[in-house]
Amino acid sequence: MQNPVIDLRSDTVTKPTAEMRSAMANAEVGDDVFMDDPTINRLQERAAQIFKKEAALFVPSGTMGNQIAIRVHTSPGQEVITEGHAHIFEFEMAGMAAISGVLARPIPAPDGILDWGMIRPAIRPKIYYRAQTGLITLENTHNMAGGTVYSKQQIDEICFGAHEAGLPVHMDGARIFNAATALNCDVASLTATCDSVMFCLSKGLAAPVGSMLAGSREFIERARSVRKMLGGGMRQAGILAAAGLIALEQMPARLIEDHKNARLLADLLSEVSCLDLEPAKVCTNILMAGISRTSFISEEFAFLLRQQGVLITTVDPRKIRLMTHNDVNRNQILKAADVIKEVIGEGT
Ligand code: TLP
Repeated sequence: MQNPVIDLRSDTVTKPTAEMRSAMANAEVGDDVFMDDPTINRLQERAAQIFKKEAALFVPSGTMGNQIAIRVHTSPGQEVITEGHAHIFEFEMAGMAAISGVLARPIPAPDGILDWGMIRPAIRPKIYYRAQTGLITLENTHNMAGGTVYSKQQIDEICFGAHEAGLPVHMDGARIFNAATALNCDVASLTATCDSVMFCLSKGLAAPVGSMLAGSREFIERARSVRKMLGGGMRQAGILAAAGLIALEQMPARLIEDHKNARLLADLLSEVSCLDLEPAKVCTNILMAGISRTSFISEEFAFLLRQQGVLITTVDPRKIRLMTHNDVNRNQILKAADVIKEVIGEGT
């Protein structure tokens, strides 16, 4: 029997496809700390090729990938510029302080999208008694802003300014393939001017585990040491990389379906008069809705939906997040919209 639950909490909940499971069962493996795992080596080469960077590294999670990048790019006592609701700032356990000894310099931006005009004044002057800015991080798509997208032009402008100021730029591209899909461009050109990119295999691309870091050969060599320091040196992890290769080669092409489903859900929910959401802003697979004009707080709303078999995430007491992915189809989206309307009391 099919699982009746419609899980819109995150694209992280996607399960590996049948093809991934079979590739995992048959993966050629070796000890990756000795750099001997042929499947991991292949995944890293393919990621570097696809992103047109010199090298890439398989890491256990997106969080570890971001934190490794911060550690490699910065020195203790420096500041890292992030957007005010960036994952790196809000959801990584103050990792940059604990692991790299650096301070976040969050800058709130409309729709999560920074521009050079916002970043430039936040760069510390080069005076010996001021903390120095060490890194700029961008997030594409921006999760907490509802999957908003930086264009290539916006990224290039920031990277150009940063490089002029002698600063590297790290891209938290957990969902960079969603961004490229929305822009109808390739990930390599979108991230060409970034010094490092992290992207996740385990979100919309549906691999069970794993993310990648890509950058210069020197950056990746240093990243490999930091990964080991953090306990992320894995052994016969080719089993995971086998699924990752399928995620990388085959899954980006279907992300458009998730985007269509998210927009469909947004259109259907925009019929609910007391929900606050803007369908036109839903351009990838993330949908944020304000519920302050309903009689619920988010936790209570999520609980009632769960009882009807629809799972969502709460962002704050008045905001919820719904995400589409490979394991929810159009019919389930139609059903989820009906359930939400019914729970709000505006259903048919
Ligand atoms: N995002 C998760 C939660 O942690 C919020 C989700 O459900 O969306 N960067 C971005 C932009 C992310 O959204 C996430 C995970 C990460 C990094 C971290 O990836 P993992 O979960 O692999 O450590």
